[in-house]
Amino acid sequence: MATKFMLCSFRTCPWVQRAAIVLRAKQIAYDITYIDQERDKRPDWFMAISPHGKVPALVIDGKEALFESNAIAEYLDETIAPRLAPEDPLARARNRAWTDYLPTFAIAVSLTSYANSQEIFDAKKEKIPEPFSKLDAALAKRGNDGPYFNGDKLSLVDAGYAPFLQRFTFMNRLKPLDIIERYPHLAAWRDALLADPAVIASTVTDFEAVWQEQLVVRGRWLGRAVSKDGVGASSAA
Ligand SMILES: N[C@@H](CCC(=O)N[C@@H](CS)C(=O)NCC(=O)O)C(=O)O
Repeated sequence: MATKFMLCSFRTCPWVQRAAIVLRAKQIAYDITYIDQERDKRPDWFMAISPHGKVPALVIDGKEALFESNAIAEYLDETIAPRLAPEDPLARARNRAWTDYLPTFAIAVSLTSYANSQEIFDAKKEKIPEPFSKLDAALAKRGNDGPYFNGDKLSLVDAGYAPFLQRFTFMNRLKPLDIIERYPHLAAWRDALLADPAVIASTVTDFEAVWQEQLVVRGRWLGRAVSKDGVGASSAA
């Protein structure tokens, strides 16, 4: 019988999305359970399997559970074909070095979108070029023509970075940042990732609108640019 997977999630979590991309890329069926985002409303069964109280957690056949998106991604990759990580240990170690860098890249994008004032937004967006330039340089010298990190096949590196490049793109649509245009390799990679079927299938439908709604609900400065008529931008001011 096929293994049953259940992914614990919040509706817009990029780290859950990383695990969902791996599941989708491998065409693994899974259930998803949405956990209340308010800390004191997270259920006891969830806190028992996720020691930091964070999503994603992955429940396997109702018996075992994993937490941390990279651990989940690697476990799925080691147990279910097709392999997304390279077979060659050197290439795999190089991929791993870039998945290890993901939290630094992610925080630059996330803290900008979380800003509660224009001053904070402007200060945080200054932190984006450094990780973007590092990824752009890595892509420039990766020794293949893409469109994915390792060439023609989606990898664990792609699954990790796609959610954050997607959020950057949503942010850029609300408030053009004039950053990704400076990094053509990164821009091309972003375009390929956002067009990938596993990435598209890894979120709730109308995801951009849901993401925008979260900005408004949480009182983020960028939320002021959300058009009341649906996905789009009015000007954030
Ligand atoms: N390093 C973790 C990060 C997961 C994470 O930060 N998840 C957020 C939601 S996107 C969370 O659960 N936050 C709840 C909290 O910090 O209380 C991973 O890769 O799984």
